[in-house]
Amino acid sequence: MKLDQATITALAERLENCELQAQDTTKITDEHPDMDWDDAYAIQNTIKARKIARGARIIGLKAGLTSHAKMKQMGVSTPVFGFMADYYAVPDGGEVKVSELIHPKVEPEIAFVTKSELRGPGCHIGAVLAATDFVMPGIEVIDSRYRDFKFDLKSVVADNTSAARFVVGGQPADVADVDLRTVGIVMEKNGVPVAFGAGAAVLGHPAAAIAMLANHLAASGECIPAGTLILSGGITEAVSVSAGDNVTLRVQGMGSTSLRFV
Ligand code: 0L1
Ligand code: MG
Repeated sequence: MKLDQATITALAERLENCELQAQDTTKITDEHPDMDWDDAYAIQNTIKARKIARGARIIGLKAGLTSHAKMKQMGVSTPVFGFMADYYAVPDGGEVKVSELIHPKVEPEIAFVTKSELRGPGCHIGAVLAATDFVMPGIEVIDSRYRDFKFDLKSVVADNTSAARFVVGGQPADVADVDLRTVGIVMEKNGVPVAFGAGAAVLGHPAAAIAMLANHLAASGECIPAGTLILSGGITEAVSVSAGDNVTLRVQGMGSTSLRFV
């Protein structure tokens, strides 16, 4: 690690305050160009600890930047991992207040819920499918705390991978009943299709993102517990939204889920 504990604590406070006050900031690597991956995840973990200390529950995990479309959109080449706090969850068909966010975008994703523990290293697609209770449509609302979404990967990891809100819903499916590589998705904004894709856009198979997450957690002795909700990453580029927009994600064989921006 390159940063001392006081700097990690101060950067976590700054980024979390930006999230809670819907204010943007410049990317933290501008001031700390030498920070490493351990520093970045330590800042993210400090943000998580601050939320837990205030009484929030951590209700899920996420993989981000798992599709070539997203990587190309953001000019990066590696997936990243983050967490979801309880207040990020929006009921199916529910409202997201844009006044609480900076510059929200939506991503169409496949959400997994596990029924048994997943532990790396060596976690693979087969282990993920065996440990999956069901999959369902999920829309992630991302909201980078960095001005104009200008960041690099370490800054993004520190900022909990831009996690802000999410909705899951539709018809949960057994992984035995769906080919997650060929499953088709359409995301609509105000009734107009704005993003199309298939599951294979996520690392060839969305379960690969979950395996990568398990292998990532293993490096710090952690695992994905049974009963964990995980967003596997945007299948397409993220789409900007503003107040008044209605967003619906339809996934082949899994129904739809939606939210409204007010
Ligand atoms: O979930 C994601 O793919 C977002 C990762 C962070 C990068 C961004 O803000 O677009
Ligand atoms: Mg995402």
